[in-house]
Amino acid sequence: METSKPAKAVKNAVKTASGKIADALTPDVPGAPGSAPPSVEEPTTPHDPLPPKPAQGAPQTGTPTGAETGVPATAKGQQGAYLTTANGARLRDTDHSLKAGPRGPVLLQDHHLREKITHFDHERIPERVVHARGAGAHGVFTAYGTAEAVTRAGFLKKGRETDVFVRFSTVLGSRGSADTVRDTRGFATKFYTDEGTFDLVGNNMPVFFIQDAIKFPDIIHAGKPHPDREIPQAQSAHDTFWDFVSLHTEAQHHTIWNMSDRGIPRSYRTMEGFGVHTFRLVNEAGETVLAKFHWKPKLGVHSLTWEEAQLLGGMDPDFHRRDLYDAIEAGAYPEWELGIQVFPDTPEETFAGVDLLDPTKIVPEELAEVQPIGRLVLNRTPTNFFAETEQVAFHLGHLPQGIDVTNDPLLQGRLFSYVDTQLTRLGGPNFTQIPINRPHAAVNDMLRDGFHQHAVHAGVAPYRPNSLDGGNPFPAGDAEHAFVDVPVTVAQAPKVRANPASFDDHYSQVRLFWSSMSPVEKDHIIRAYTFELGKCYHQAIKERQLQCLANIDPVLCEQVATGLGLPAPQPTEPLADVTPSPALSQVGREWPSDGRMVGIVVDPDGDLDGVDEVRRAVFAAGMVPLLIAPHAGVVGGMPVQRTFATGRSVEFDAVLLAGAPAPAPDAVPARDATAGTPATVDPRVLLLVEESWRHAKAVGAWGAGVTVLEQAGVAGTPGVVTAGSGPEALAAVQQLMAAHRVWERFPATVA
Ligand code: HDE
Repeated sequence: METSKPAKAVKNAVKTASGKIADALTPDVPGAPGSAPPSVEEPTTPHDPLPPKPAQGAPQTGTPTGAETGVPATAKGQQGAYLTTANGARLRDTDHSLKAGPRGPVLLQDHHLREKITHFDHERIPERVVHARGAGAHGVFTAYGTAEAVTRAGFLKKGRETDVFVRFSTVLGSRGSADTVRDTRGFATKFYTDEGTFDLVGNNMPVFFIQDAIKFPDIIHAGKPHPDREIPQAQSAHDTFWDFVSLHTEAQHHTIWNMSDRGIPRSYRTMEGFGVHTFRLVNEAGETVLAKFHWKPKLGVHSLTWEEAQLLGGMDPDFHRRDLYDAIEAGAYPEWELGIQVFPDTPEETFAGVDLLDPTKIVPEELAEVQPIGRLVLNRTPTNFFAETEQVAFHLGHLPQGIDVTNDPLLQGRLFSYVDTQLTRLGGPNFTQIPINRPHAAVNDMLRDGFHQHAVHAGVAPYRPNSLDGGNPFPAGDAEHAFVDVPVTVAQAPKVRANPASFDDHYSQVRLFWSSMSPVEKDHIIRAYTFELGKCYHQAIKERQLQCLANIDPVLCEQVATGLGLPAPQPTEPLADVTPSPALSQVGREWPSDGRMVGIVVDPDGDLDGVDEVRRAVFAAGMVPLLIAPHAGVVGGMPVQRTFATGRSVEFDAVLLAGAPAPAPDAVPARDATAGTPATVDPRVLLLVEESWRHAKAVGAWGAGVTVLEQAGVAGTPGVVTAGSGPEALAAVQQLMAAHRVWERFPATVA
């Protein structure tokens, strides 16, 4: 896998943009399908399949048992210039079935017809029972070497590069649900290490709803649509979810994370990731530590506003996957640092009073620093969604030497579930032989036969001990990097169905999270609870959840109760005295703007030289410019990516106004009439500016564009800049984008 070179890719984009734009209709921003522009006429001269797009990657072409084949990874799809059957016989016609005369019945002997339809009938496999909706990308992980003292894992040794495949997902929705719903996001990473595959199957939140795997079917049944009407889709704003979490109060910590802005990420690129459980690391000397894994995004944690999330659900249900793929195609490769919090491996398995086996608890970063151990760069999109993203199978038990599990009861249950689920989903026990799942390490496993066996195993003795295959395979030791089962002492205890007493604290860390939020984030949390509970039908469930909120914080409880028109109850548990953790807030820091989307509103009769200049400046700043014009096609020799009819503010991180375009012929006059403003600017441009303003995005204008600000009533307000030229406006806007939003525009109702 090629290492990322964002700067080079951006430079290439600039070169394309600043060239003479020979073919202005050839897209120079990401997203266009196919690797070559199509002709208007149907092509008729036979030729081999077109190559994939340059940004596409594919699984390594190893054999099912890990040997390299030398075949290029991108050359494994269809071959040759001619249409064939699945067995390679060339076909003359795929438009007509074989019939007894043009008006006669279809003949059973038509193999091509039966093969084509039968295969189609079986194209679908069961979607994942959770995390069904997702998007994946290829990349590379480079180790800093900083973890060498605590783990013997080879892929964490200094400078080692390891191929990875990452799949991001929502939890509750079906495969076709919208990306921007309020939910937890999965963040699952497959490291193809030469000591065996390591799957870090995490989420974008550091805690989980439940402490014991036996409750997983319960929380998921509660969160999924109601079984009678199968609504609502992909959301927690309904009675069964709140019924469960208000009764099973260990869920309250994860629930507040979902109600916070973390539940509606701006992009996969702007999510943190967490392994959630505590793992045990073992080094060359056999010494152990306990550790938690963290992913830190280069672009910082950034979220949508609730209104943006809802608009996007309709405007662009694929917003997150499009953003991921477009960023990679634009050369703005998404990046994260992997870090670990390290704790001494004591018999109590606690740190600073926190039970490390309880997956509903965090260890605040201020108490145990997250130490960076490597860098992940996603630099290739999949070539085929089904083959890669749909068939990838993660499993917590895929561990290389140096990383081992702990007794976290949630983790232990997961060790069972992830193989079990693939047996149905991927149709048998040989799913590790599917290209995306094949290890890059040599495999000699004595597992034989089964559905869809791709390996042609030689030898006669898949058992040990044997002499017939010369004793092969042999057990490995330390020198051969064998996996280490850490010999942890298990305390003598009765066999029980019970949790440790330390698992009983369900509120103190929820209060810690709430207290760590800035006023605007608290405001969003209040609104989220009020919305979700407001969607419930049953009063009893709302009252019960309000009781939980009273045990978290009286202000939170009162505000939500007011919105629900209910009295706020008194706490039934003493409120914990907590020290806020500033690391939990996503407000107050500054971040790079690489790969962010800048919408440029163009008036075809306006300053087009200025547009060309600012467009190049956006590319040069490592961001992606999208031209928004009254009509599609080309304006001033530049390709138009969005029209006033197809564009919407929610797609852009910032908006630049290069002119004040008059209403286009397809503008709806009714909106103008009700707006009460003279119709000198297209109403959809005004809507774009109003929405950008309401969502606290930076807006910049120069020249005639300034009048749009005036007509939209936002001129001179925070985060709205005017400048003498496009590049100057861009520079001011880019500075504002560093804080992600113009936070002053959200006056918070709580302290
Ligand atoms: Fe999962 N989870 N999970 N989960 N999970 C699955 O495996 C399960 C849990 C997570 O992109 C399933 O292959 C149980 C925690 C991600 O393919 C299934 C329990 C965390 C993904 C399953 C948990 C996760 C899954 C469904 C409670 C964060 C998507 C399809 C003990 C640390 C992976 C599949 C992908 C997927 C079971 C709890 C994350 C059914 C029983 C905690 C990111 O096996």
